Amino acid sequence: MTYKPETVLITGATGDFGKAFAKRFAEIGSNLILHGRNAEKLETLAKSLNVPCHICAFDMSDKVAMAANLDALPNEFKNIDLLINNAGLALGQEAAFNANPDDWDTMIDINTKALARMTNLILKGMVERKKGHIINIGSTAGNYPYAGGHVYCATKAFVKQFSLSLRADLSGTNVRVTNIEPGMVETQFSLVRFKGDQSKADAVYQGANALQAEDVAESVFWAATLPPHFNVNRLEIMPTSQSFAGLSVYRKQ
Ligand code: 8X3
Repeated sequence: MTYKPETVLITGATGDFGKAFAKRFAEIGSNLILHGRNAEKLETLAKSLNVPCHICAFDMSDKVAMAANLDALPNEFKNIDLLINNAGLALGQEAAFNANPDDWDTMIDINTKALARMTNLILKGMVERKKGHIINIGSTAGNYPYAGGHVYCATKAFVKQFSLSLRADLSGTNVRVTNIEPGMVETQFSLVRFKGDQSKADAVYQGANALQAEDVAESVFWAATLPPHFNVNRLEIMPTSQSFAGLSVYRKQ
């Protein structure tokens, strides 16, 4: 480790990824701003970490609450030098023509619009201080389409291209941007996607020896603690068991 982020803001901190990130950065004594929707869960997480924590409970799609919470940060948490844009979700895996358009709206709102707005609000201070790092949690879904992925895949492609474009704007500012692109990770992700259907969620990970949230945390931690002259643009990670199936061809019966 050659760089220690002093103040880390983690969105979606009470999810499996978020908790693993919080734990990893607490191990090196970073101050943590923990975002989530549920204040009680945030309090429990904060109490389990041996570092100064500030909690922010708001819905990512509520832009007024987002701005108000960031405005109200205590002085000792204001100079954020690492933002981990982790809040995000997949909803449903039906074919596009059977999908629920409200699920599409939610994925677009949280995975893209809220992520972009949060980035915008934090970036100015980083540029002024000439110090900072935005780490976006993308996905292999942003690189490879799959059946039923439609809007989820598209939101993660947005996150990838947004990350790369930010790099262009941030030229000369010393601010880093990284898109971490995990494949299959065994978390609550599938339970959320399948709206509480545990057997469908379990089937996703069955026998796959999937990555764990701690593996993703290690990748985020690596990118975030590299010396300031070293920017990881994109980092795609998968379980060894996951690979590529090629293009499909529909043939006339
Ligand atoms: C999660 C990876 O393949 O389930 O972002 O879409 S995948």
